[in-house]
Amino acid sequence: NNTQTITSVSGDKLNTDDLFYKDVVKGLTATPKRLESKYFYDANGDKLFQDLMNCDEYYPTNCEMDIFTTQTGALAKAIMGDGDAFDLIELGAGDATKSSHLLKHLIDKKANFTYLPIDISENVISYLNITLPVTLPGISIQGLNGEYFNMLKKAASISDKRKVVMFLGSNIGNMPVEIAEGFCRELRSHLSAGDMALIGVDLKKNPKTVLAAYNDKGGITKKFNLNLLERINRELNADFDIDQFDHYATYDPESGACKSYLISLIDQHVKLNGKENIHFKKDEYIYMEISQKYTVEQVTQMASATGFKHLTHFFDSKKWFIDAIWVAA
Ligand code: AVJ
Repeated sequence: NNTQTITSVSGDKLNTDDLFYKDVVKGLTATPKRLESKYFYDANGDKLFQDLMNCDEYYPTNCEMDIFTTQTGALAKAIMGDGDAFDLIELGAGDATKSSHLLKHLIDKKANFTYLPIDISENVISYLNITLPVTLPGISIQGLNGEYFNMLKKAASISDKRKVVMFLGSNIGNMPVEIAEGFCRELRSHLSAGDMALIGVDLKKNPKTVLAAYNDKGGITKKFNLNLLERINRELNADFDIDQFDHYATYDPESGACKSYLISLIDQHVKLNGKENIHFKKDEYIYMEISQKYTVEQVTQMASATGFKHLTHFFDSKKWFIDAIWVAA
């Protein structure tokens, strides 16, 4: 065990046993280099993602918002079942803007439920725990800060009520298809028959529309990607020169994979923790993120392949996005 503690730029102690540190070193010493997009969301990343959601080209949030604001009653009815008490769990809750519409409707209908938002961002959870009781009086909320499945286990240990797990915003798209299938199978393993999943999936559409959303003219997506290098500089005591990296996005309409890369503009070395010395060749890439797009048929197949039964789904008015409701078989 070669754990060491050194003082990072921010003055915090850097623990080299830290999962973030380990994942970054593993990713940057691999061939090809990669980073995990789940680490985009520090306080700055949360803010940049907000900016992204407000930019013209990024459509998925608006589409899902359309579903949650115009079909709220039908969504609520589908998840309320017989009207029994249930836990409404949200994986990667973010600011819960979309789910708030559903939550408000459920409270108005006097549904007997507890809202359990789960998020990797400590910021997000403390924000929700403080603000939702004010904006949604009468809500029963218990925010859980941590990795999805650890927190799902925790949720199951707190209560044995029927569970409805929301995974919105096409977050599932940030996994390649096979990994997403494994994820759904694991999700199913944490549920009991009759529990539900409400999953938001971005659909295949005009390739230009998809690509523009991940290659916006204002360069917010670029900043969003570069922010992870800044985070690594700050938290892991590294010296990335972010001006020497460019963003490259690509969409393959055949596979539905939209991928983001950061490209090294020069031959350069980056030091991590005063120890790891990482070499970048000119034009070498770091694979940053996948945002997988699906067909409706693929979504339904995904349900049956992973131990769920497709119940119903909701489209936005453009049919660019679906929220699918699955029942654990
Ligand atoms: C929040 C994960 C759904 O993949 O569309 C936005 C993240 N990345 N622009 C997505 C993201 C680049 C977003 N998700």
